[in-house]
Amino acid sequence: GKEPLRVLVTGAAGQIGYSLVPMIAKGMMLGQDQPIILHLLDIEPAMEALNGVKMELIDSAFPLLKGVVATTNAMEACEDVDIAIMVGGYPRKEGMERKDVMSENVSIYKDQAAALEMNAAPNCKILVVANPANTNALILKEFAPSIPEKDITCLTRLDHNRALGQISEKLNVDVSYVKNVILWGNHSSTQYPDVNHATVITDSGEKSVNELVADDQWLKTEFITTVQQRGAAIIKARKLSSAMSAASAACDHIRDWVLGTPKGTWVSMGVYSDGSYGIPSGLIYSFPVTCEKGEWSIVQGLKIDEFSREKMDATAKELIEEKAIAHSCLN
Ligand code: NAX
Repeated sequence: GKEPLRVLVTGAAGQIGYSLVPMIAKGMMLGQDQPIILHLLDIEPAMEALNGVKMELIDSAFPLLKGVVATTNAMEACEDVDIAIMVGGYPRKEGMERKDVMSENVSIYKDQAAALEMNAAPNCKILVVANPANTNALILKEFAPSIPEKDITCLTRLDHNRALGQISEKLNVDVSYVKNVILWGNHSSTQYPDVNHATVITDSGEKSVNELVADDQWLKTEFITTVQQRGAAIIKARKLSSAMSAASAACDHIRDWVLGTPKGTWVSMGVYSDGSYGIPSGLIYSFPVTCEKGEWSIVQGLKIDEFSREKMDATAKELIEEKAIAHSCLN
């Protein structure tokens, strides 16, 4: 059989962690033939809860799970990891300014960048989930200069999947027949879910979502705001933020990155901009990507209309502002 892969989950005592670790241990992230050693990191106040998660992992008797390391030491947690899923972060508390939350997270991501750089396996693939996800990933990159840009990404797959879900509901078609939506930009309320290139697989071939929905008004307004504000709707309903869907999206992100996207299908990932589609380089921005042999590449040559251009630039502008706030926290 295969050698086990070491998968780090930070913030593993939190609610996304609780949904995510059993998915990984059941092979939903790296496949049914891939043994796993889980590395779980959290902070001292959560250590008891983290040990509880470790106990439940043992009690689940997952055949693929070959070991669990549970620790509050970032250096130890990062030792030889092949995949790092960064879920741990400082939550926004009532009365806190955006800058204060940013400042807490910048210092966390600065430290964890150093731990990954020193201890992770070469070519470790990193996914930042914790908010502000794009900017945390950017800070991680800046403080881990030896980790290649291509190995540092952030999660926008949840937003991508939410867009697939809304189209599937609207057209009353199986979600697996909907493909090639795009989530552009920041994982925030300025994100732009775009269906201009999306299709549905039907008995008579692939049809454009624009044509099938045949309601430009809905696509340009309600669809976009529903996807953008879905996180808030979940909090309102559950009194807790999205966890199951976030964990599932993190599995999708890593699975497609490592094992490849199906032919003719792209997915959305927050990746280092190379200037594609006029998005400034030096930002972690969500693009449509295809993956092959463990490498993502941005889908090129899509036609961008004026409506999309404006929305893509607005979310880029917000990321430039976040980057400036993050940098001001470093002084
Ligand atoms: P929880 O508060 O339940 O869990 C966070 C965990 O991180 C806690 O156990 C905490 O002790 C731990 N932690 C704090 N500082 C840490 C550090 N320095 N090192 C290691 N662990 C640390 O939050 P949860 O609901 O699990 O959400 C986690 C993060 O995901 C949040 O930042 C949240 O905003 C973000 N999200 C991002 C999404 C995305 O699509 N990118 C969607 C879901 C989610 O909102």
